[in-house]
Formats: sequence, structure tokens, C-alpha cells
Amino acid sequence: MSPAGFAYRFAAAIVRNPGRSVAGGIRAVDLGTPDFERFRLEHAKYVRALERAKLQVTVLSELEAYPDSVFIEDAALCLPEGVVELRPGAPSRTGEAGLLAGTLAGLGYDVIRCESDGYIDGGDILVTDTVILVGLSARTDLSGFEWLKSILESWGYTVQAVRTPDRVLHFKSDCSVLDSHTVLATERLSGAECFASFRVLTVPRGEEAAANSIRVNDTVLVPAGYPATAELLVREGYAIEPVPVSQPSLLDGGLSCMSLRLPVT
Ligand code: CIR
Repeated sequence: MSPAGFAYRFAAAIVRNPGRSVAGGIRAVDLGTPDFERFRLEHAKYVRALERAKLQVTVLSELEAYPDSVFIEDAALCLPEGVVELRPGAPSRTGEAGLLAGTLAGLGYDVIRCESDGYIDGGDILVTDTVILVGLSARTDLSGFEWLKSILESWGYTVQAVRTPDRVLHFKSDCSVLDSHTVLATERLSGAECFASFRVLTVPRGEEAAANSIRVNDTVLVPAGYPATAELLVREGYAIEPVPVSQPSLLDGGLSCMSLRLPVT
């Protein structure tokens, strides 16, 4: 098992630039087409925020054939023991993971290739210091979960399947880790059994999207435009940095989805 803080202390991150095809990315509800230039600008701001949080960021080239590939988190899981190739559940995204796995192996990472015919999206995996929670969702099924669990258990982790709330894309759309014993969650998740041993800060009503924040070393990156959540976190003693995600959010994407964060080893 990894040292305390490994779930939010990182040394590096890998991101992928958005391609022009991002305009055709998947969305549950059409609230407008993302604008490529604005997306690119927000992505660049995101990278700078990760760098300010002391991460060394590797930027991979865009993959035009995969409109959603900027949401790189869904295709791999990075832990101190190695990188696991995942199997995104959206048909248009399944091929992304193999490409990414090849790139990561080429960069020198130890990559476990996916051998499941089930599905598992990184957005459904919440790594905490004590347990790895995996939300079963429209993108993550039991078979994908069982496969991942067997790998993670062989590395000594406790792994638990939980339920991603209905009509929520990913488990982590609704929660994030703030420290070794605290999570930030929406009201619909805050009372969940899986958080019984955590202190839960509940995102104020109307700001549900702010639950997809990321603690990176000493800073919590929060989506810009959610003042009540920002105030709550500051009041609780966290240093925050708001980051704009107006374009990714048109595709149901947020802060966690756009990077693979690599633990200090
Ligand atoms: C998708 O539907 O797959 C993308 N439009 C959004 C993925 C967001 N990823 C994440 O929450 N981890």
C-alpha cells in the first residue's frame, strides 16, 4: 500500500491537447458546441495551473480521430506501482486507450495492458489513501471492475464497487479527494455508505459541478464560477485555484478528466 497522501501528492501529469474534432465530442445534453480556440485557451490555463501546483506536465499531441481524447483520464489509471490501460465504455472512445497505452510505454512507463472485454472509465475511479472506489455506471460495468480489482488487489489495494448516481456520467463527476480523510461530494453522494469513514464536505446546492475538483499537492484546483464552493474550501483551510472549464463542461468534462496525475514514487 502506498504512503499517506499518495492520492493527492503528485510529481507529474500527462495531458492531451484537444483537437479540432473536440467540437464533435460526446455530450449527454446539447448545450452548445465547444469552440476550439476557447477550448485550447482553457486547456492551456489548466496546464499552467498544474505547473503552478508543482507538476511536471507532458503534453501529448491531439488525436483528431478521437474527439474526446482530451479527457485522457478515462483511458488509463496511474498508480505508484504502474499504469493500467483502461477500456472506456463509449464506443467512440474504446480505441483511445490502446493508443495511449502505447505512448505511455514508449515514454518508459510500466503499462499493464487491458485484458478485459468489460468496460471501465477512469472517471469512475476515485483513488483515496485508504480505498479505491469504482463507480458502476453507464460506462463502467462489473466485468471491467472485476478485472481492475484483481490487478489492484495484487498490488495491495482495497477496492470497492459503488454506484455512480443515476444520470451522472462518472462517479468523480460528483466527488473528489481533498486530503487523506476528507472528500468533497454533491449532496446526492455525501451520505453514501462508501464515505462513512470520511469527513465529507458537501458542495452547496446549485454548484454540483464543482464536486469535480482536484487536489494537487498543496492546492485544490476548482472549476471557476462556483463561488460558494470556493468559499467553503477556503473556510476549511484549503488553498484553491479556480480554473475555467466552460468548454470542457459542454462535453460533460471537468478538471479531473483532463489529466493523468502521476504519484511521487
Ligand atoms: C465523454 O462523454 O466521454 C466525454 N465527453 C467526457 C468525459 C469526461 N471524463 C471524465 O469525467 N472523466
